[in-house]
Amino acid sequence: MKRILITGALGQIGSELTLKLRELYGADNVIATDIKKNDSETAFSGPFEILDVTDAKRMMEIAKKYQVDTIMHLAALLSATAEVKPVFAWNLNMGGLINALETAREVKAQFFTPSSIGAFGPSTPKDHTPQDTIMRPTTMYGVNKVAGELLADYYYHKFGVDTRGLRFPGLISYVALPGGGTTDYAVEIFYEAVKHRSYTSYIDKGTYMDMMYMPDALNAIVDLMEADSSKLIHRNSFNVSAMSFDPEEIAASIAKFIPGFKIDYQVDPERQRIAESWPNYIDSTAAKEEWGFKFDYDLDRMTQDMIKKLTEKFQLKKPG
Ligand code: AKB
Repeated sequence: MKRILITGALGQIGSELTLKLRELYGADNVIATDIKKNDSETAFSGPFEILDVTDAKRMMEIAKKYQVDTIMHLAALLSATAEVKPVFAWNLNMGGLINALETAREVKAQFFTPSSIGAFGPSTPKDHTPQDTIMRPTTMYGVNKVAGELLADYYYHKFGVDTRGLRFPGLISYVALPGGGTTDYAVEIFYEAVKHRSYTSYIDKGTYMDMMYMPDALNAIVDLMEADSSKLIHRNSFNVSAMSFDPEEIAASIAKFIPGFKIDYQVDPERQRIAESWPNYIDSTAAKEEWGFKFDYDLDRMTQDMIKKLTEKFQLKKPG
């Protein structure tokens, strides 16, 4: 990775990944793109171009203009929004992906795109979900992720594009908010905890999903992309998870640092249905064995850091 093009750079992952890659590879070597510009550090700390990922011609022009050797394709609609607009989701998620893969093929770039625990479905084994298993998702997002994994593998086998991917769990961060996901409750809960010491969850107690703190997710992307290609048996995509909890467990962890924190429930049937169709916890053994996946944050360590960072961000009084 020497010159990297990122799509969806102002989204939840992109906002932080762009900054990390600029630190590692030099600000001028990381070209951030998104459909709109905002006033964030990500948009102004290095090259930025407006790009709608369904515009194949413009994507190719930008890749050639900056002579990129790596494409990180992040632009996508998440699970809950994709259920509201399924045709739009198909066009954006699959149209954007094939454009990005074609661009990588033409300019001979290495390629990364995230998959998700959403690629699994109700017939997938729920516990210790294996790397290679039944994948019959019942959401448009999941259908896009499975098709995307297969398409990225196809570009590797057919055209020799060095495609790699991760099946991300819910990602938790204090920098940019996620939008339209099913796991978003696990981010919102921290914002409400520091501001109001209570949270009404749209996901029911007893519903377990995999999660990961953003610093671990960013390290995983860099480690996978830097991994020796000859060691990779899998490519698209690797199971990766750092923890699994239900709303009661994350609330209990928050209450250790914000005494008196309370959770109650107003379950959203649609996002609950999606959550119940996903695994309880996935097995990351293949990622550990093939490229050394590791993580630093468990639930309590993440909770402590999230509360500290959000308290600073909103200039609130320290809890306790
Ligand atoms: C979502 O909830 O849609 C995402 C994901 C797990 O892919 N956070």
